Amino acid sequence: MLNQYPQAMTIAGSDSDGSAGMQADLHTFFTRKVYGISVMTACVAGNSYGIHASVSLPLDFIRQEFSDIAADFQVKAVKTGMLADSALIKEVVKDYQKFDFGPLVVDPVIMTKHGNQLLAENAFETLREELIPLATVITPNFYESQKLTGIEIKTEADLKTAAEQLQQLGAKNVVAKGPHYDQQQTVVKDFVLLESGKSFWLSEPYYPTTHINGTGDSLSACIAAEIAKQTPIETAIRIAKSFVNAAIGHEIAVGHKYGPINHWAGENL
Ligand code: PXL
Repeated sequence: MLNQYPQAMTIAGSDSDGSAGMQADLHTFFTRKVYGISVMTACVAGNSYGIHASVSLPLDFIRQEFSDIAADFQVKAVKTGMLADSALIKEVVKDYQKFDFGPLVVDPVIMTKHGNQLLAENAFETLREELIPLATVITPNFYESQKLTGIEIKTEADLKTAAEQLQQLGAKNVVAKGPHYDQQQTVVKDFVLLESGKSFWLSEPYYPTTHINGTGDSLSACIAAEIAKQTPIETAIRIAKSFVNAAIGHEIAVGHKYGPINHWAGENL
């Protein structure tokens, strides 16, 4: 009975305005009918205009969060979000390996939509060498793929090469998101490279809106939610893309600038 309800866990930072980070993950878990559990790593103070302060939580506190959850819950899938710096990534890697929380979805959060850096430059190496090899799925956005591989992505072929490099680092399945900065574009195309070697493009309409905060968090959280429900990986990725697309396409009037997406819109996919 204790395992009756699918449980997923986010290891992420709190975003005070509710649009991104842990809050977006928990909104996603809730609307996708998965019980959401959270290991908080950091907190940012901000709103839809930007982020104005950030603190990381003490490593021994994070360790305690992990062991308390492991002692009581049956987590079936995990995702990571903001991990702040190298020491924090190392702590999360150690704690994740200590327990059986199921497959790991890594959202390699580096920068917010407002341009605030959430991961220290000196942590990229730790992310590449210690966390990415544990990933069942990695979901880099266009900027993160370039930062993590060193490739300047100009063409679809470059995005494929970046995805291949990320898989060579040890991530089993890669969802490499395409660019969405051009107000003239009509579609957004993400490249998916699966563990089997199968690859395909996922294409959805482009919406010219600034209500896009939390899209990456929600995509990776939705993949984790689906894995917790035992959905196969490829289907989990396809559902997550449709979920986020619905959430962007049905804007809610909350926040003046980089406002939240609408999680309710993807509830019944
Ligand atoms: O969306 C990336 C992100 C992740 N985590 C936290 C954030 C943000 C963006 O604002 O605040 C805590």
